[in-house]
Amino acid sequence: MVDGGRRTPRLAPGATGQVDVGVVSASMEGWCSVVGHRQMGMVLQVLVTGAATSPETSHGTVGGTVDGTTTGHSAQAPALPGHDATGHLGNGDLGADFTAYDPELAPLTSERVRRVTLTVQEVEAEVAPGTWQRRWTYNGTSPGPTLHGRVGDVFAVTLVNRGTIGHSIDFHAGARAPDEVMRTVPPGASLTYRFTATRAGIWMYHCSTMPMSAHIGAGMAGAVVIEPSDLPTVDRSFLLVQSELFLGASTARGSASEVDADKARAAAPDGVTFNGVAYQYDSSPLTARVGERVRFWVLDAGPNGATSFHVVGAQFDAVWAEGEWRLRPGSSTGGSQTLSLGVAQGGFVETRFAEAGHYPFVSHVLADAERGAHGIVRVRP
Ligand SMILES: [Cu+2]
Repeated sequence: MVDGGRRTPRLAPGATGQVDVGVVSASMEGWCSVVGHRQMGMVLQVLVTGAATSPETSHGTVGGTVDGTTTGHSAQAPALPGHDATGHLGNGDLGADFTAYDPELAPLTSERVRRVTLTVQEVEAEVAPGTWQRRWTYNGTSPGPTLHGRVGDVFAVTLVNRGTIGHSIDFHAGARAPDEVMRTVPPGASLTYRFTATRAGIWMYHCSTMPMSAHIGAGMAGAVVIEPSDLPTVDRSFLLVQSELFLGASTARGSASEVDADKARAAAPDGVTFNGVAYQYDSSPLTARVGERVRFWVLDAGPNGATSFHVVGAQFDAVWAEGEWRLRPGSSTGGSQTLSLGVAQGGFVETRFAEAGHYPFVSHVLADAERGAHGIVRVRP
């Protein structure tokens, strides 16, 4: 694409295209319009000597598309895309047809070779109340499906790319040379990625095609839970993947934009979510009963921000993170108040709720809680 909007179609590997820019009378810029590629440097500049317009000026014009919302504005600043007039992420309630991402970790099954197909699909999804984005997903959801096994299990994963650009996958749960299994596959192609889970953890998987901040920010991440051999049974197991949202210019249903790669690269999220949707468990709470032992598996998928997982009104008496127990159940009178995780780290915490009530769970990085990393556990007698 070049200044003024003239462009080639998207090109397959090895293909060529032409853009007729006419007579060039002022400096201009051209760039790859695939999401994130301009940010990675696929830019060319045509500098015209003696021209009235400097490259900076023309670049400013091209970059000024956020100005499109100012029509009819009053003294008040225009609302950010996807935010209400007060600057709060979301507009109203989640849609009547919205279904929350299932927060329960499905029980372990018995097979030792786990065959999984992950199909890359681009789908429009509600990512905050009334706020939509065109997401890049594995199997249509973000986060992608949770893979669940034990040490020694073999995972045979087929990745099929039904998207419109190249994608890939990287499993932290396996140890493999990245060259072949983590390669980017073009639209229509597939690869098989086998790994053996040799160590317990809640491991991240994600697209590793550049720019990774945009691909992960667009939704291409998920969890692999490999249970430690000494994992006690509990009454309830939940799984929460924290991730960030980078909204484009349109958040309207039916015409939602893709990830904003500039915001992803600047680590400037519009929202932070548990399981892909800001505030979804405020309206669809997790549920438990007084006295039950409840485990929360948490993975921080980022792409950029750490988490400090906390349940308001509860104390954790068991903590396991990054492969080891920090606090074993029943082993001491010490307690834990948050599970701190850097990006791509995971673990779990356990508690018993003392009383019936509504217990908020948050990232205690409170700016993130206030932009969506917030939900409720409803505890019944
Ligand atoms: Cu990707």
